[in-house]
Amino acid sequence: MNRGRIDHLEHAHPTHLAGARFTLHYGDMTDSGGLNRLVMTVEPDEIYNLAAQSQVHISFDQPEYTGNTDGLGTTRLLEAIRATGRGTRFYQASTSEMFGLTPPPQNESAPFHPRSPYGVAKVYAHWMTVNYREAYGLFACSGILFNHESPRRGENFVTRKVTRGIAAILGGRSEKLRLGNLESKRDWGHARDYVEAMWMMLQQEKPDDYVIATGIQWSIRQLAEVAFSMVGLDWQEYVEVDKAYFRPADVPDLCGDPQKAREVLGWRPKTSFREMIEEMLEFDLAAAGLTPATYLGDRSAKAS
Ligand code: F7E
Repeated sequence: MNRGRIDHLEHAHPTHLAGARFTLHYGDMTDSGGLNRLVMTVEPDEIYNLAAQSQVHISFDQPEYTGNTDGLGTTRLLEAIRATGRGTRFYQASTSEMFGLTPPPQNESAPFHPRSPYGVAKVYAHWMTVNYREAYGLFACSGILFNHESPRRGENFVTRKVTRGIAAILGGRSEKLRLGNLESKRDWGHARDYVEAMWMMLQQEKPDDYVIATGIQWSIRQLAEVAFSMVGLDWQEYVEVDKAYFRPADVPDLCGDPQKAREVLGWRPKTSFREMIEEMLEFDLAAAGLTPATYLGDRSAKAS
C-alpha cells in the first residue's frame, strides 16, 4: 500500500482514534461490497473520487482494468451513496482528456471525443455522475480538471519527468532526457489551486459541473525550454525524442475556459506555470542532493 504522501500526518486505525487527525480505511474501486460497507460505516459528508488508473499511456496496455477502476468504480461508489440515502456529497474527478480531439477553448459544453481507454472510461464515469444527480437527486459534481501538477506528481507524467530529468543531469546521473511527442499542447495549473476548486464545488447550494483550467497553453517543447532555461541549460542539448513514449493516439491541443468556475465559484488559479515549474525543480534538485539556490537563485529574493 503506497502511503508515502500521508505517513507524515497523524492517522489512526478505525479502532484506535485517540489523537488522530484522520482515520485511514482501506478500499478498492473494484470491490463493491467493501465500498458499500465503508460508506455505510463512515457516513461521510463528502466523498472526493480521485481513485483511478490515471496514466493515459498505460491505459492502452490495460484498457479493461482502467475501465473497471475508473469507469465502473465510480458507479460502485455512486450506488453505495444512493443506498445509504444519507445525502453524502460526491465529487467526481473528470478530466480534460474527455475532450480529446475537440479544439480549444474547451468549456463545459464542448463535446467529448476521448482518445484513450482512460479518456473513454472517464467519459462514462462523468455521465454516470450527471445521471445519478438527475435520476436520484444526488449532490454529485464533476470537476473537469485540466492537467494539474506539483512536486508530488507521479514520476511518469511529463512535467515531473522533465524536472526530475534536469536534476539527474545536473547531478551527473544522466546525460539525456528522452521524451515523446513534443508538439502536443497542455493547459497546466498547480494541484494546490485545483484541489481548492474541488472543495468549493461541494460547498455550493446546487451540484453542477465545472471546467478548472488556467486558460493558458504551452507545448511540451515549451515546457522543456522553460524548465531547462531556469537552471541555465539549453534544452536542445539534452532532450532526445524517443518513439517509445508516443501514444497510439494523443490529445493534441488542450486549453480550458474556466469562466464558469470564475463566475459561480469565485475560483481563480493563484500559481503561474513558471512558479509551479520552479517549485518542482527546487524539490527535485534538493531530492537529488543538490542545492537549489545554486541553480535557481534565491526564490524569495526573486519574488520581492
Ligand atoms: O502527458 C506528452 C504526452 O502524461 C502530457 C493525467 O493526470 O492529465 C494527465 O494526462 C503530454 C501528452 O499527462 C512524454 O504525449 C511527451 O501529450 O503528463 P502527461 P496527460 O496524458 O495529459 C490529465 C488531465 C489526466 O486526467 C490524466 O490522468 O505530454 N509527452 N513526452 C509525454 N508524456 C509523458 N508522460 N512522458 C513523456 O516522455
